[in-house]
Amino acid sequence: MSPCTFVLLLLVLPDVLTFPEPGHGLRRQKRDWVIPPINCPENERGPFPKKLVQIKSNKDKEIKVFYSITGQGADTPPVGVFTIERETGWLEVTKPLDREEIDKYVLFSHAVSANGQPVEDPMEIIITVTDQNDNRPVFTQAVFNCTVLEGAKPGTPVLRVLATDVDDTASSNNGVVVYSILRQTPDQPQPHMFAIDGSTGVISVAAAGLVAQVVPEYTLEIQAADMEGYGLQATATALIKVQAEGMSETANGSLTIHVLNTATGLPAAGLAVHLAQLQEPGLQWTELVQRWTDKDGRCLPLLAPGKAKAGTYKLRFETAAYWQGLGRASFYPFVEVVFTIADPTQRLHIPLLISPYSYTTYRGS
Ligand SMILES: [Ca+2]
Ligand SMILES: [Ca+2]
Repeated sequence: MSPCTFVLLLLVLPDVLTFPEPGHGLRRQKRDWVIPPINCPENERGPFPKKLVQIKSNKDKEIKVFYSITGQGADTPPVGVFTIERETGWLEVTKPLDREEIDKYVLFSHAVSANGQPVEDPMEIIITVTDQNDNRPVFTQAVFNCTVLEGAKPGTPVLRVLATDVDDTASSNNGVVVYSILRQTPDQPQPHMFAIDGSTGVISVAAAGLVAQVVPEYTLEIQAADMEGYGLQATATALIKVQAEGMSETANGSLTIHVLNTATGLPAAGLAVHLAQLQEPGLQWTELVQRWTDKDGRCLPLLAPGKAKAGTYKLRFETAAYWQGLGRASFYPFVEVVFTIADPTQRLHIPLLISPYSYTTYRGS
């Protein structure tokens, strides 16, 4: 400090004159403040005011220092959330905070001498409001609607659901939502026809067997839970319509089937059927199509009109899974029917009659 400045300071700060050692107490240093980091949890219970931190100027060894604060939450709205004890420098919070409303307050603390002269530069104080998990996830819609084509393959995305959670996601998992499927109605042909990606909310087909005539619409109860799936919960509904494809082709298809349950005398619904053709090279079975029987025991043509070629074909009926779905064991794990198409222009109909212990097939019309 130059002698010139020293003289000037003596003139400007006459109160300081009496106590401090010249050249020690009068020097203005920006690092004089002792400030611990300030975190204040939201939703604190009283009693208020509640002490947060003591603001201190080293000048208080030399002079009486008075403290004040300015900024949002002090002297600008919301006014009075924070106060400072004028003489002790204790910074206090006067009411419960809401992180979702304001997550950070930037205040300036001031230290003045008895006559109001600043003895320090204003110091920035940042109060971070730390999060509590006080908000549950909220779905953007109560009901999500979509349509899926029947026969859609596993993995086909169907719909995306979304839930928001206003709590913190950066330094806690209070707002981190994980999705799950709670219930599928009906649970036919099996209970897990759909799967949901826990983090994105994308619902996809999980199993083959979507048949409009068996189940025209699925209702899924979807859950979103914060704390990465272990916290507060919300539910929504996903309505998934199963749309039949090209039903007009049914009448004049070139290869059709019909499966009858002879144990009940009723059509066998929800039974998987694969059609394969013996093809070169090496005469291997090449799968052409997979279908599911509807409530009438029928399905869309396995070969569309004009698509048949002369050759050897195989129909594989997944009978064990069908009987298992009815709670019965089956002697035959599957039924394979191998046949020849000699005249591709001719309509071909292959019925299958099944019981757990027998099956019959014949060339129909
Ligand atoms: Ca919160
Ligand atoms: Ca939450």
